[in-house]
Amino acid sequence: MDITQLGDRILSGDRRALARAITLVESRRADHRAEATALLDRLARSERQALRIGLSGTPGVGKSTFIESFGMMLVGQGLRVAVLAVDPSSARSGGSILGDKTRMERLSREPNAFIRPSPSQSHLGGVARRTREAVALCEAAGFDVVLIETVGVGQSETVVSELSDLFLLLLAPAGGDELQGVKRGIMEMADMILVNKADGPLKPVATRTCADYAGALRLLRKRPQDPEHFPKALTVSAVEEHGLAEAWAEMQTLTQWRKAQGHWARNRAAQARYWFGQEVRHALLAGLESPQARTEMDRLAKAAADGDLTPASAAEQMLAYLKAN
Ligand SMILES: Nc1nc2c(ncn2[C@@H]2O[C@H](COP(=O)(O)OP(=O)(O)OP(=O)(O)O)[C@@H](O)[C@H]2O)c(=O)[nH]1
Ligand SMILES: [Mg+2]
Repeated sequence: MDITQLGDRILSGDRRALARAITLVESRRADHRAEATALLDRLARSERQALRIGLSGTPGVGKSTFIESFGMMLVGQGLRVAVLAVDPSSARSGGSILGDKTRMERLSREPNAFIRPSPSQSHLGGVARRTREAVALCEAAGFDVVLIETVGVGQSETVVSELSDLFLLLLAPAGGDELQGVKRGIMEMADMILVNKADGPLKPVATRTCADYAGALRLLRKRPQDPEHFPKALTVSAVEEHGLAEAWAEMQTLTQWRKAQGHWARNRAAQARYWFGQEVRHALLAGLESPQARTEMDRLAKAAADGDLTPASAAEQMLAYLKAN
């Protein structure tokens, strides 16, 4: 199938075409990359916008369960929902994919939902760049909400917040010590904190934890992209499906305010700038990975080690080589 046809099918909302296009953007083959770029250029003209929601949290906090319940609620409201995952740990080979499929069993059967497990690539930056493109494809396919799940391991939060309009932090009920376990930088990134598992015997602890986080959020520096009383901390139960409608209402309030104030558009522009920089950096580094470049690196490294060249002039020669090739 050619790119024009594939693009048209995506625009018509065809999920199989969408899945195929995501496979294309994830491919490492140079010819696939060229096709993917052409496809994305074409689809960028559609100007459809979804609400992109990034969701992060430690393993087992209930991200997948939340996405299933929350996604089902949205689908029930007539919205089309896509789910993508960024898995920063390539070591967890496929385990989480299987987990997600079983944990999102209901959602995966919905005709108005699309679930794509994380691509199996090693480098987080690489995975995230392609996830960003997968988000754009879902958007062109007319999905109203795109949920992006990532395991919180420090840098993955930054990456996911760069691809979302709203960044949610899912936390577990816990004692006061745990609160300090969440890094300040991550708290500052969050647009909303959801304390999950607010059910059964954990409910009182969840309520207390939520109040602690709400207090911690109030102590943070006020951000221009937040209206009065935001960011908020709320309790939810993904299993019992409590608090989901309230959380959704808050997300909508925040989104509408940001759109009206111009923050939404400014954020997307800043993200485009960020990903442009990432693409350039990545391409430059990729230039070092070719067999010829490696040989040249080895040769010049040896020259530096042997004292035949200073490290600086060896580096200059390497850069000259890269420019010429
Ligand atoms: N009591 C209770 N348990 C929950 C809730 N949400 C999730 N769980 C349980 O927590 C466990 C982990 O849930 P997942 O949804 O797989 O968590 P996750 O954050 O996606 O985990 P990873 O993808 O491995 O990082 C499962 O046994 C769920 O049943 C909840 O609201 N209440
Ligand atoms: Mg999960």
